[in-house]
Amino acid sequence: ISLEADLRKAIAQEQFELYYQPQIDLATGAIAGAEALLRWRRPEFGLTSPNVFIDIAEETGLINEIGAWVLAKACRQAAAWQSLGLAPLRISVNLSPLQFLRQDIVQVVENTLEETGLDPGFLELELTEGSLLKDVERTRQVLRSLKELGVRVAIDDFGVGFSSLSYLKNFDVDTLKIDRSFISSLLAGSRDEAIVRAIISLARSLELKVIAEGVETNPQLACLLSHACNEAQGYLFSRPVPSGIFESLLRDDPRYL
Ligand code: G
Ligand code: G
Ligand code: NA
Ligand code: MN
Repeated sequence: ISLEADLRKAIAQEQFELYYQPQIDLATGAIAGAEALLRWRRPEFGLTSPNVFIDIAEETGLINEIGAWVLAKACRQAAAWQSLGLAPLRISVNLSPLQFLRQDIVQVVENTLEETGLDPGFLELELTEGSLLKDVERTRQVLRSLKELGVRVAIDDFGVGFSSLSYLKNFDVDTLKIDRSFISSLLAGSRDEAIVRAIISLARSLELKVIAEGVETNPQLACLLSHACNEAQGYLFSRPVPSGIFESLLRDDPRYL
């Protein structure tokens, strides 16, 4: 179909871009990291979200090429910002299940770090349930190898999966990203507050970093602060922005609290 043909063209003609969304350290209010988010500047359609094309990219296997491009671009950007003397920043990259389950994923990550010169400790890979469900032994092995490289791993959309707690039992990860469905109606005294508090407490017990995603309002932020959530990300602080705008943000070094 034409979306597939257009996607192939997009790769050849480099129509992809990365936007960046800050992740805020709730102890200091400073920017601690950035999530790289893929965008497709599709001729005649304009800026297109991955929601529109990720499924097709997965089905056709094009996600491998696109994902490799995203990883390299994000690492190179983070290394470039560091060499400009801007505050060192963790860069988070979403990996699709297909990409994560490739035989050569560890090699791809290692090569990319080498080529881009990014210190592995500044790279965080975001995995969803689709990656973790498949083959527990294989996944444990890949996570172990990534840890040996010094790369960080986050579980994205935490809490909405079918076996969220068993991921924590089986897999040694660094970060939990609380799914934004728990944040959107987060208010003191709500059921969501009880759940979010429990996730934060669980993360603390396991010595994991916890990031709340989709934070849009000050009451949500206040609630997260009251439970000592480590970091937050969402429209309240900034939408995902192009690299140039993100760079100005880094130069300004704002305090969001
Ligand atoms: O940025 P936005 O809300 O439009 O992203 C929509 C979805 O696409 C989210 O689920 C996000 O995780 C996913 N996504 C964004 N960038 C990437 C990427 O580089 N690779 C993969 N596999 N998914 C991405
Ligand atoms: O699946 P993942 O968690 O990677 O999805 C990230 C997506 O969430 C991005 O596409 C980003 O545009 C979107 N996003 C980021 N902040 C907010 C927010 O505050 N509210 C909503 N509704 N979406 C957000
Ligand atoms: Na993500
Ligand atoms: Mn998410």
